[in-house]
Amino acid sequence: MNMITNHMPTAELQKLDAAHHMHPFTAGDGLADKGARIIKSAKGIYLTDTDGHEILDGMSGLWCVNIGYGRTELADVAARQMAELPYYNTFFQTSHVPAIALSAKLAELAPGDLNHVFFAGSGSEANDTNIRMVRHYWAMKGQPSKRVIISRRNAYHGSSVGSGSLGGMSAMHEQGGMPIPGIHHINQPDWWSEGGDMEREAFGLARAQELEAAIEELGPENVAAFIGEPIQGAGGVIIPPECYWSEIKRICDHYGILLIADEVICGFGRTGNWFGSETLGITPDIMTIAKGLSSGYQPIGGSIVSDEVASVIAQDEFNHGYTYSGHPVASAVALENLRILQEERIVDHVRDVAAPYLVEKWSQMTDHPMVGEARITGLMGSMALTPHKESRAKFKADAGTVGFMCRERCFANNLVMRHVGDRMIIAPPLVITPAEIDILIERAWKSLDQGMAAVKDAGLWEPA
Ligand code: PXG
Repeated sequence: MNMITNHMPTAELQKLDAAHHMHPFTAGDGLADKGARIIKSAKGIYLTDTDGHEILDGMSGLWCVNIGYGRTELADVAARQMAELPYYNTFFQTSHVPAIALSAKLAELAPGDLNHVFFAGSGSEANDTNIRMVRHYWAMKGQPSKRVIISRRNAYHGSSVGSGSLGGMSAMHEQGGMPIPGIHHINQPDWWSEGGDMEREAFGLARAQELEAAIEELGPENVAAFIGEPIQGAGGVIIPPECYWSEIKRICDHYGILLIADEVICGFGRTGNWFGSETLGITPDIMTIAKGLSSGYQPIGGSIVSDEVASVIAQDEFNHGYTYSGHPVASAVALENLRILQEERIVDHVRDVAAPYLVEKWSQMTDHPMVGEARITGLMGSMALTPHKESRAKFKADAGTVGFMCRERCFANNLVMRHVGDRMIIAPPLVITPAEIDILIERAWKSLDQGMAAVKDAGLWEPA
C-alpha cells in the first residue's frame, strides 16, 4: 500500500512548512522563526512528533477525536466505501446508503423531535446553513421580518463569514468585514471574569435576561433565533451558572424564537450524555454538529432539525447545499464512529468512570497557588489563572501572556493543554482512563509550577 513516507529531518520539514503552508489562526512569521511541531502519528490518547516525543493530547486534536486515535476500523470502512462509491451527491433527487443510514442513526440518537439532518462538511458550514434555514423558516411562515439571530460575545460558531459573524470573537470581527448584518450579540455567562460582586447564580440569571432585553429592543417580530454552545468551548470552557439555560429556554418559548444549540464540541459524549443539550437541560429546535460526529477521522458536519422546522422547510425548494453534503465516505466513517461510541459504551464511560475521576482531580487544581477556579463538566474543563484568588484579579500583563507561558511549559512537558487568555483548558479523548488522567494531572501541575516560576522571574506576578 502506498503511504506518504517522510525521509526528511524535522528542520527541513519546518522550512518547507514555513515556505508554503499558511496556518489557521497563526502569525506565519512568528511560526517560521520557531518552526512548527510536526505530528507524525497517534494512538489512543498519545501523539508522536517527528522528533519522537510522545505527547498526551489533552485537547482531542481540536476537540474532536472523541474515540481516540488509531481506530483502524474507520480506515477499513473508508477504504471499502471508496471502493464501492467514493462520491455521489445528494442533490437532484438522489441519495445513497451512507447518508441515509447516518441521518437515520442521528435521528435515533438526538433528543426529542430532532429527526432530520442537513449535512455539511464542517461546523462552520452547518452554522451557515442554520442562518439561512431559520430565516427561510420564518419567511415560509409569512414572517419574513424575523431575520435577526442573537448570539453571545466570546462565542465560537466557526470561521466562515456567516458562522464567524454568529460567533462573538472580536479579534475575528476586526478582520475581513464581519459581522454580517442581522446578527446581534449579548454578553456571555462568564461569572469568573465578568461577574463582579454578584453571586454566581444571580449573575447567570442577569446574563440570560439580556436575551429578553435584546428581543424587546429589536422587536420580537424581527428576531429569528438564539444560538449558543451549551458550554462555550473555544471561548475558554465557560460553564454557565445552573439557572442560565432554563431562563434562556423560557425566554425563547415566551417570544416564539427558535433555539439553536451549537453541539459541535459538546456533542457525541463530551459532557457525559450524547449531547450537551441533555446535560444542560436544553430543548433546541436545531443542533449544529461536527467534530465528534466522525471523531475527526473525516470532515463532516450538519444540522439536526426538529419535525416542525423540517416540515416547513420541506414545503418549497431550499436553495442551499454543499458538494460534500452527506459525502458517502465521511458518512460511512461517521457511522462507524457512532457504532464504536455506542457498542463500547464510551458515553457511559465518560459519565460513570472518566468524568467523576477527572472532576475530583481537576477540582484539586485549585490547591495550586495560581489557580482561582477549576470547573469541569464531563470531559471539558478549564481553570482560571490569577495572581490573587480572593478578588479574582486578572494579571497586569496583557491577557493571555501568562496563559501562553504556561502552555509553553505544557508543550515542553509533553502535554497538550491549551490556553484561552489566562484560562487553561482541556478536553481529552473520551476513552481516557483514570491512570491516564493521573498522568495528565501530574504534567499539568508540573507545567503550572514551572509556568508560575517563569511568570515570577519575568516580574509578571502582579494583579491588574
Ligand atoms: N461551532 C463550535 C461550537 C465550534 O467549536 C465550530 C462551530 C466550527 O466548526 P469547523 O468544523 O468549521 O471548524 C467550532 C469549531 C479552538 C478552535 O481554538 C475551536 C474550533 C475550531 C478551531 C479552533 O478552540 N471549533
